[in-house]
Amino acid sequence: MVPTERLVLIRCFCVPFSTNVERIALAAGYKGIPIEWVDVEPDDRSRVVAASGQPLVPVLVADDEVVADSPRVLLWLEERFPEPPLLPADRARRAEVLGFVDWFNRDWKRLPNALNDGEGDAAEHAAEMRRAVTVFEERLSGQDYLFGEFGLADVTVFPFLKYAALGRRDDDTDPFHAVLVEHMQLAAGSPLHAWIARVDARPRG
Ligand SMILES: N[C@@H](CCC(=O)N[C@@H](CS)C(=O)NCC(=O)O)C(=O)O
Repeated sequence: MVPTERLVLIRCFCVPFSTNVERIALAAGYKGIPIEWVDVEPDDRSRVVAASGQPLVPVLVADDEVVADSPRVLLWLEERFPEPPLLPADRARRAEVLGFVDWFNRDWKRLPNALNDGEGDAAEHAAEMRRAVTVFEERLSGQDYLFGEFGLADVTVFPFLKYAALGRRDDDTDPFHAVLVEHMQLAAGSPLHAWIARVDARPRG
């Protein structure tokens, strides 16, 4: 429960089917943080630009604070609302989680982005995406979540990996999501099936 004195109005700009916005919704649902979602037209980002100086969502606005970029928004939520935690208390373990999400955001995301944008060697990017599936599967050996307890790694990765098992809704026409479906084919016995179902069952804020 969030203590009432901590409750300021928190708004978050969003667009439909946004992977990076779903990260925030999962974190807010887990922590019980009420968020007022502000839908913006995918083709008209003027309100987002006016608030944050850049066009991408999510952008979080709380009192006079404006935070853009989902990894930064997640850490902002963790700092302001530490319970329940998204990061382990143990500092070494915490560094491992932060290193993993950094790899995902800097290196892994570059692969589907490049495939979607038609940049670089498509065959090599596709092969790297297939190899990366094994990294996530190995992390789920003998545990329910990527680092044991549900946390930052799960909320960071799930909105992208979910396409491997759940596919794309009929009304989701984002070609980036089609890339995710195409390049992360899972074997029937992959532990990612159960992990995706487990995380998908969690509340969204
Ligand atoms: N690094 C940013 C990326 C944000 C981002 O790419 N957001 C997408 C929605 S998931 C967006 O606003 N795309 C609009 C566009 O590319 O025009 C984050 O993690 O928040």
